[in-house]
Amino acid sequence: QWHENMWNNRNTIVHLFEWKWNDIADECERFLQHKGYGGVQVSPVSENAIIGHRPWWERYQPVSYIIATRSGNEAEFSSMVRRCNNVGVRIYVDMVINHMTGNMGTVTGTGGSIAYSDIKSYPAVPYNASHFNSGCSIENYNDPYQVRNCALVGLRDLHQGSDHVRERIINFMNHLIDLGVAGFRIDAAKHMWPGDLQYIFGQLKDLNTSHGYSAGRRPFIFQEVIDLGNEGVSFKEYLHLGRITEFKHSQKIGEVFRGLHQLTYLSNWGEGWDFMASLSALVFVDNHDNQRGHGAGGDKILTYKQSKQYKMAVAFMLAHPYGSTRVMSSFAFTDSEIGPPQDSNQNIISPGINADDTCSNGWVCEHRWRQIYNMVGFRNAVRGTGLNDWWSNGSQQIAFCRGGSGFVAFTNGGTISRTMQTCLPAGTYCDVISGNLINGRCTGKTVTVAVFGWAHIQLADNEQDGVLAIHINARV
Ligand code: ARE
Ligand code: CA
Repeated sequence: QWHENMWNNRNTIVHLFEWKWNDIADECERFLQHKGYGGVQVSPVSENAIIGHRPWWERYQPVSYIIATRSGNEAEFSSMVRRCNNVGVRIYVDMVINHMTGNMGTVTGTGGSIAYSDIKSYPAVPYNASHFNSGCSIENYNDPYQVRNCALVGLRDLHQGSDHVRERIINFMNHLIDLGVAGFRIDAAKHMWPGDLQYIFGQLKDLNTSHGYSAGRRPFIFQEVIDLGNEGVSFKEYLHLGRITEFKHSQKIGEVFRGLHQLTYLSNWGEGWDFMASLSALVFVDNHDNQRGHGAGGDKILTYKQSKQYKMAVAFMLAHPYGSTRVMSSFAFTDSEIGPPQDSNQNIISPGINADDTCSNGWVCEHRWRQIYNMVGFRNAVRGTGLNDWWSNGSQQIAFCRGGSGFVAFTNGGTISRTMQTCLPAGTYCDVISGNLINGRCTGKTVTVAVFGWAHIQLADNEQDGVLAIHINARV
């Protein structure tokens, strides 16, 4: 439950937020496999309430467990999982099992099912009022009973202690496992009792070997538990169940690269910053909530809108050994409620792909930014190594090696121009931040490493990116 079930030479989940299943399948084949991405977190697959102006958050209001959303139907989902697995890219499903819809009378779902939210009746599951907790709402996050047994922002709160509710959830998750998924994000895990989750996870099947998993593999579980350290529910209650989203990582990395802390303090990044143990953590710079002011982390979260600082933060996350990593991939927004790009029939518009690999039609596609996908490649190249040869100028400049496989330098102030230990074998390397290695030629800066790993590193204050990265798989 802690292992991502990725191919050995892969790492990093990309959250293709609100993408359609057919587009994800294409993206696995045409892009993700080639850049070394290990998997995709997809938006919730279960039928959700249709809400007037189609905000993104309607997908967090299930009406049934039928696979029918604006991302596609079950046949399309199933085909996507097969196509992605064939090219070594895993699929992780966002599971909304804490609740159903808000209270808004009769509701129509994206698959055509009808629910009666006022009387807590969801016939297409089916659930009735006896399967829900009473009508209280969460007001005090210091009270663990409220957090688990009352409604989160008015959403009809399921009683996971009920045999029927457990069975419905288990059947749904096992069906997804049959279809070939590699694991699950557990939405609002903090709002469910660890004992109930333990029961549910314990009833899940091993992964489907016909999708290339070896026998006996357990689904990867990462639980959305927001714990910044001062509430009634602690992440520690969930450690035995799988990985956990480390929101402190998101908050602190934003503060650091916005310049509120000096890079030199990153020398003990990870547990030294009071984060949970590396093997428990799922880390990210921003997520679909906190990039738009929902969820937790506050106004220091970095997003695609602060592109230089954002790329530095993502590069640092991917260069550093701490945690299991997730990259965010967004649609552009100014309004924090607005949903993905849609046509006049409210169908989601597919991302267009430009000649330079970036996206159009309102999609940001951070995962297609060279500085980001090349650091996914960096992380693959340095797998199995630790962090060594840490250097800092005592303030806003740092550099370090990953074993003898990779070297990275950052400046958040001032120019770096000095001879440094890169730990790499002698040779010429392509800086994968400023360019790509194409047919043996580097389109960006190159670094010449002399014997014993020494090289002159040049990274000017005014460069487009405040990072330089070289690794053994990008030798000119
Ligand atoms: C929407 C409307 C509400 C309305 C409700 C019911 O916005 O006004 O009352 O519908 O009709 C997302 C959106 C919500 C949206 C919901 C359902 O963010 O705005 O409500 O979908 O459509 C807490 C939870 C955490 C949760 C965050 C957002 O602990 O689990 O709030 N995150 C997940 C998802 C969200 C999703 C849901 C859960 C619900 O990632 O995308 O909500 O499925 C402190 C606490 C945190 C708390 C945080 C914010 O930091 O420590 O625990 O997070 O404050 O309250
Ligand atoms: Ca609950």
